[in-house]
This record gives sequence, C-alpha cells and structure tokens, in this order.
Amino acid sequence: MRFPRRTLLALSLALPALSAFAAPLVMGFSQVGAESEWRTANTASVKSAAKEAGITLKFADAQQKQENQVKAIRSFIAQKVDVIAFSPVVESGWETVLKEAKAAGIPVILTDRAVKVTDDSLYVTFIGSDFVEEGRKAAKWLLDRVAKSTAPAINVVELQGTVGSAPAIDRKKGFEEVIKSNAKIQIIRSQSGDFTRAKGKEVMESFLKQKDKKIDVLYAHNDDMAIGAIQAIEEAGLKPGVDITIISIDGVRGAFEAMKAGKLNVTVECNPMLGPQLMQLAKDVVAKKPVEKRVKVIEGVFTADQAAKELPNRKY
Ligand code: GYE
Repeated sequence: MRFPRRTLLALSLALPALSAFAAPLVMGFSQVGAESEWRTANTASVKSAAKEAGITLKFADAQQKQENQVKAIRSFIAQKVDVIAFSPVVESGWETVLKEAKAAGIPVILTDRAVKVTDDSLYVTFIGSDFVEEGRKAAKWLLDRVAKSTAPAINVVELQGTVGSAPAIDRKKGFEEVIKSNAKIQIIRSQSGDFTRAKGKEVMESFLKQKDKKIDVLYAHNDDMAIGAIQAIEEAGLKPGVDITIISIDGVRGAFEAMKAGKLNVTVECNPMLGPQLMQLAKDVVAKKPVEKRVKVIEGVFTADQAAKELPNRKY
C-alpha cells in the first residue's frame, strides 16, 4: 500500500505523541526500606508523585539490604523498564549492576543517597540533600549554644546512621569539620544505630552505662534514633533536652513533637518529599532532555522554641 507523502509525514509527527499517550512511562524504584519516619514520608511522596505524573511505578522495598536492591535492579532490567531510580542503602559496591543497566540502555537516577563509583556516567543524575552541609548546620548550632559556656569540656556522643551509607558518612564529616574550631567539644563515643528508633535506644543505653565521662550532648544522624535515645535517657532517670542537649537531623513530625515537649533541642531539616522532582527528572531523562548531574534540596534548621508554631505547617 502506498501513502501520499503528506500523510506519512503527519503520521510520523503524531506517532511519538500518540505512543507516549498510549504507553505510560515505567519506572522501577528500589527503596532502602522503612527504617524511619523520613523514609515513610519519602515512599509516600514517590508513590503519589508517580500517580500524579501518570508514571507506572514498580516499587521494591529492600529492607535495608544492598543485595535486595541489586536483585530489584536486575529484575527491573529484565522487565525492560524505561527508567530505574533508587536510593542506595550504602555508597559502595554498585559498579557491576549499574554497568548492567547501562549495557541494557536503561537510564538510572539516584535519589536521596549517593554512590561511590569511578565512572559517573553509570547514572544520569542524582537528586538529594547535601548531607555534609546538614552535619555542618548541626555543629554550628552547637558552637553557638556553647559559645559562652565555662565548662572545661563538652562531651558529645554520636549515634551514626547505617554504616557505609552516604548520610552517615557525610553527616559525621560535616559535623567534625565544624566542631574542630572549639577544642572543648569532643566526640567521646560514636556508634551506629542504623537510623532506627530501636537501635538508637539500644546504643544510647550502652553509652549511658559507661560512667567514665559525663555526656553533655547527643548528636544523632536522624530524628528516629534521637527519639529512641530520648526513651533511654528518661529510663536512666535523666532529662532529655535538659541534662543532655540533643541535636538531630530530618525534621520529621516526631521531632517537632519532642521539641515541643522540651526533650529535643534542635533538628536540621532534610526534606524527603522528593517525588515530584524525581518524576519530572524521569520524564526529562527518558525524553533525552539535558538535566543537571546534581540536584540539591533546599533545607532549614528548626529549634525547640519554634516547634509549636511550625508543627502545623509540617508536611511530614
Ligand atoms: O535521614 C534517615 C533515613 O537517606 C536522608 O535515611 C536519608 C536518611 C534519613 O533513614 O532518617
């Protein structure tokens, strides 16, 4: 059958638009897990934004295990999804599976956490917070707080996030970088609480049992661990937020409630509502539009005296 040239031209122009309409973009998304309030809000944001954007989401929860994420990514490759997005639980060990995605011609977007790879063409873009900056903000707040203190030493215990994860590595780094300017501030103990309330409580209990040094400050890499630690501090007969100054990161509702109750002193915001920006990026990436290699999220710092006023405005 022969078609006039004009008909062919019209068809060729209309087809891409039509096919985009007929077949929604498919995204394979591998989530870290459900370890914290932050993560729950992040998952909800991703799911609702996908729906809103008309993107079919294949969602896999890795339960904080890298091997589960690798399996999920391989299954997305086998299913020939249009785009893979994932929040890598740890920074290293991704080269092989990312090479597989690249070889299959499937673009990868990193969301929330970064990876360490020698070849950064293995992913198209990374959208997430600046965790080093969050650590710096936490430490700057402490520096101001203790500026006039006459105490000979300020002993800090640190609850780290998941070992090997970008937020744990970077939040430690940023905090240490800034406290260096005040020799009185020392981290006397530091251990992972895996970003969960249960582990945060458990590790804080063990910190409190070691009586050699008085604990002045707790720096927790997320609110959930701080909330777990608050319980441990109360059970040990101390007043969280008063006997021990508590600094944490995320800015989830539970943290604002704890601040309102005077049990947490400050939280550095880390915005989990990445869904809408992620979906837009996915559309652009699949349409081969140029995107920034690094998309940052803008965030603030909230103190206990602002908690009551801010609480009704919080979205997570
Ligand atoms: O701070 C923590 C969560 O990667 C930014 O992961 C995220 C962190 C967040 O478990 O609560």
